[in-house]
Amino acid sequence: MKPRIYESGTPVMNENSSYTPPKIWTWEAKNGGEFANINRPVAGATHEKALPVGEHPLQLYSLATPNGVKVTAMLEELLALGFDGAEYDAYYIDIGEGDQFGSGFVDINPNSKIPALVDHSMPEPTRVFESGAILLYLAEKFGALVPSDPMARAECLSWLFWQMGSAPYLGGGFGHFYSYAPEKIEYCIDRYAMEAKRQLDVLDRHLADNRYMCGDEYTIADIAIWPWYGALVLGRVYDAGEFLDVASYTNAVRWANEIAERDTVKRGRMVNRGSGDPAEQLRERHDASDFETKTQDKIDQQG
Ligand SMILES: N[C@@H](CCC(=O)N[C@@H](CS)C(=O)NCC(=O)O)C(=O)O
Repeated sequence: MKPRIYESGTPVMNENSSYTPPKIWTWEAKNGGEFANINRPVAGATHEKALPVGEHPLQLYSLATPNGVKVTAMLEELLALGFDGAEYDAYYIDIGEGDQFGSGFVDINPNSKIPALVDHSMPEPTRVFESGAILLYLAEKFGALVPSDPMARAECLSWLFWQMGSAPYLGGGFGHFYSYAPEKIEYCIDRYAMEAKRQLDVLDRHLADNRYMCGDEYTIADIAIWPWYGALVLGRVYDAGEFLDVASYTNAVRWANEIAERDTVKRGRMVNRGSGDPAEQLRERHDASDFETKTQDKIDQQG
């Protein structure tokens, strides 16, 4: 298919295109494709549902997608550093079932996406949504995992926000059209494979001279970037390792492997996980001991 050409904002169709956009877009609920059941063109709650609240200061409502793992890896890291105030309850939000559209969830994230956190240790329960905001909020609250020196901090925040701006091209762009779209469209896959590879090259060049994203210190920049780009270069997402030749980004692979070995990351990946090896799934986390006693294999054994 030849690319569509735009003139003054008006789509001009080429002769091979099978779709002519109407004057006004309307929503057809059955537009097919993965996630069609949860995609809507409007915001707000679809049903009344209060969120559970546990006993710890921090209440997390999430799922072990890359955006979810950022926060659980952060909380496990803070706990490992000895910050008891980072104790948390993690509740499972099934986005495939529309839990993100329950009234309680929408109250804490009007954008209806995981992860969302409520801090009950503040004078009023304080909501935080957007994974980058949650990482920065926690880093500032505990004075950890973000450099205090203004120059180092600038570098760290630059990479944190680089991730927040870049990942939608990887997930919503490349991942969507390569893995999830109901048809393989060469134009879209080319466009986003090019961008995904460019982003990997950005990382790879930077990591040639840096052990972590901000030098020798493991920070929220690594915690944000690893679940997306670390997982990508380790061939864990979209089954795209060969297609994108991820092994050629050797500095990024070295960095990703080193972080994958952290116990805090291994634990963070388990929390709110609902698929894969049952021994690696801790759907809800309320206590550090849950990693030993409440994984899905053990729950299944108990019948
Ligand atoms: N920019 C947001 C993105 C969050 C996001 O896209 N979450 C996805 C799962 S990874 C979600 O909840 N999707 C449900 C939906 O779109 O309805 C963040 O980083 O927190």
